[in-house]
Amino acid sequence: MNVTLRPDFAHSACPHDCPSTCALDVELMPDGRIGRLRGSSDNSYTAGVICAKVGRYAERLYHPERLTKPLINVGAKGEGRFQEISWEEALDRVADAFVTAERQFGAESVWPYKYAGTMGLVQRDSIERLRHVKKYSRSHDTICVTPAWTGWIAGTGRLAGPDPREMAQSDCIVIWGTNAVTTQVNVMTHAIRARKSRGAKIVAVDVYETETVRQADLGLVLRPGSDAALACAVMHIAFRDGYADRAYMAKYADAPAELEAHLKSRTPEWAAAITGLSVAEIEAFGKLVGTTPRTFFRLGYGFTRSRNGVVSMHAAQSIATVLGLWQREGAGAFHNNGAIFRLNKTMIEGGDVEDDSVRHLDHSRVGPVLTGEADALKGGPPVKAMIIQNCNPMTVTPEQDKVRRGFLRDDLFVCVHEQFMTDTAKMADIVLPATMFLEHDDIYKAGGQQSILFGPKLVEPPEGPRENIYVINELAKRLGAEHPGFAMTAREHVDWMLRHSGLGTLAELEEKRFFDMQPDFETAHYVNGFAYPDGKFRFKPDWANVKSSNIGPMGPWRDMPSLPDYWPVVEEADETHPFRLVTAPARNFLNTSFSETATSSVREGRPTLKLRPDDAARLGIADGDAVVIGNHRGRVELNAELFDGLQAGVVVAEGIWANRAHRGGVGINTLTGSDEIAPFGGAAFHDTKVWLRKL
Ligand SMILES: Nc1nc2c(c(=O)[nH]1)N[C@H]1C(S)=C(S)[C@@H](COP(=O)(O)OP(=O)(O)OC[C@H]3O[C@@H](n4cnc5c(=O)[nH]c(N)nc54)[C@H](O)[C@@H]3O)O[C@H]1N2
Ligand SMILES: Nc1nc2c(c(=O)[nH]1)N[C@H]1C(S)=C(S)[C@@H](COP(=O)(O)OP(=O)(O)OC[C@H]3O[C@@H](n4cnc5c(=O)[nH]c(N)nc54)[C@H](O)[C@@H]3O)O[C@H]1N2
Ligand code: SF4
Ligand SMILES: [Mo]
Repeated sequence: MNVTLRPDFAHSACPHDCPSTCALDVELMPDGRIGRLRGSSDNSYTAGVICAKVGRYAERLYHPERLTKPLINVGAKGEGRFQEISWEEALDRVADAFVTAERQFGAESVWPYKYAGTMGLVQRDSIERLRHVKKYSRSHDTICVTPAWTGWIAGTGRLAGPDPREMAQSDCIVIWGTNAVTTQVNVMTHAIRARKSRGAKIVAVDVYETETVRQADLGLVLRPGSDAALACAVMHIAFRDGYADRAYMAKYADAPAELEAHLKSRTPEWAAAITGLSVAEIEAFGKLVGTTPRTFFRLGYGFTRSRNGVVSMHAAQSIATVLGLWQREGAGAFHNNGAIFRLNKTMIEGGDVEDDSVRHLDHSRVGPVLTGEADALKGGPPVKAMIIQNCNPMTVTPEQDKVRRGFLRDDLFVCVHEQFMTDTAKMADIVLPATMFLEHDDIYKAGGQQSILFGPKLVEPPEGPRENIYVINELAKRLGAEHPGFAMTAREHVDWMLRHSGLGTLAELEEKRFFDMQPDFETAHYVNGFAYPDGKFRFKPDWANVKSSNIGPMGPWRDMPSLPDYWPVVEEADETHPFRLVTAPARNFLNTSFSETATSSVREGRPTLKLRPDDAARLGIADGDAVVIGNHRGRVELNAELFDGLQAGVVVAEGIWANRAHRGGVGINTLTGSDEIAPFGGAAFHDTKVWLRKL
């Protein structure tokens, strides 16, 4: 008789920075290794589907280039010459550097820096506990969500909306400013269900013909940063043609009459000139959403990464209020569910000891901070020591020339806790190897859906890598930092958080695998009013006081339009910079994660620049040619890819490649600006003017 050893299955959650936060089934092989990862079918949002790059996670987990030893830099800064040292010695050295910086320049000269390499709340946010207990510089984390969330909360007052699974009950799904096929594949699952079962129409609004646009029934490819003009024209059509729900607005909105008067001049012709769309396209879109009561706007992040992005988000969301869509199942607008979870993170983050007098440094402005620009330092001391977890700022942050010069400073001590030798790790004085999600315990809360999920430790890490909370708790010991959270394991933190959030215990979560936190229909659809004291949606937000930030307004916020409007503050093309550059995500990478795995990088090929054949012909550029793009911030080399699905004068570079992947060794964010998006900051990654020529 043949005995075949069959794999076992265990459950987890995807830790990556993606709105889908998939529930995972992990194949455990008889030899103790993992096999394929699959989407769980018992989580009704994941619905059995995950992206391909996470499906092949074994490749990342067992990667031969994974960091497994603590390292000390023995060469010049950034030279990449490292030697192995013990964990004890590495941690002692980090603690020494922090103590020295604090003694000479004060606690604010230490800047712990993190983002969302893992979205696990314990492993991602324990660094906050160390920060707050030690009164190190605080971080204003603007790199990703700030403009989108601000624009959303401006209207509704709350970061939540209809159940995203209701897309399957819609007759028209508008996927706006997100390349869902690439960045959050589960949106497509539910949209396509609606198409199959109800004949729903799918609309996609983007600045180039993405795979999502190709799969849509109506694809609107507009000029970068022009979305608010499209939104205003759609609302103009709604008022003009009788689609506007005046009774709904009378009850649920702050200034419908003012909005109507203001939109009189925001005609399809006006919007066509700004967006580059035809009047016919705008009219067709306005009619489709105006005559389809179950229209669901699924609003993404991409269209908010422009200097006017907050205004664009608010304008697009306002359409749902003008049409009264919120009242119906399968209709309304959705961006993110952040407000529904109510998790008490005090123990993880040390929120009880956070000191409001400590300065905030802007995460996106790491370049100006490290090069010592006085306004970026908020009048405080220079940054002299950093620990970086879950983030790769040497590639992902804007204005890279400054970022590079900053990290090259000999008087700056940097410890990077990483899984791979990233561009940032290469700049470190000390590199510490980190575990991956299947090797440690953590809890995950979704953004684009409604679950809280547990991801247990399923396999042993190789000898060497340790989890983030280990590093934080060990540093706390050496630094004399006291807080009960430093004596707790990841599992104890999860249990404490659930109990203190009124959500049960870790044992209950483990047994159920995830909690479905979806509020009831009335709450989710704002039937009892929007989250302002008067219950009304704001067409006229008080921009300086939107409840999305605990930091005062910045950037050109005083000039923000009071009603939805096109706000012309984007980095317009000009005679010397005739092109507008968009730096969109790559399907097989997740920011820079997965750029280290061969299957992902081979699928992506090399850094390319999509441009129109007519633009290319004018510059004598053929498909595949080496090209250089640049502006006052620097220059970057890529290869041309002739592509029709763009407006004239727009170019797209997909993916944040490692710097070395570019000829010349500098990456795409050399060209993006680190000036703040009004009113609360953020990086305008898709809003850059460039010149372009053949190399
Ligand atoms: N495969 C993959 N998945 C990812 C990521 C990744 O890098 N790769 N990143 C993850 C992260 S951190 C996040 S925050 C999410 C973000 O996911 P999304 O919400 O999808 O946001 P973006 O990735 O910024 O951009 C999405 C789309 O916006 C388009 N866009 C750019 N400017 C404009 C504009 O002015 N108007 C309109 N209408 N569209 C515009 C871009 O062309 C792009 O196709 O995705 C996550 N998922
Ligand atoms: N040009 C351009 N730039 C962009 C964007 C864009 O659209 N265009 N998007 C921006 C956005 S939305 C975001 S969110 C940022 C994201 O930028 P980052 O947060 O820097 O994202 P990643 O590049 O994926 O880097 C995360 C790192 O964390 C590490 N990591 C993962 N898990 C763990 C762990 O458990 N412990 C430790 N210690 N490390 C871990 C990974 O190996 C990886 O190197 O990039 C931004 N930059
Ligand atoms: S779609 Fe997003 S959440 Fe789901 S497995 Fe892929 S990266 Fe993870
Ligand atoms: Mo992000």
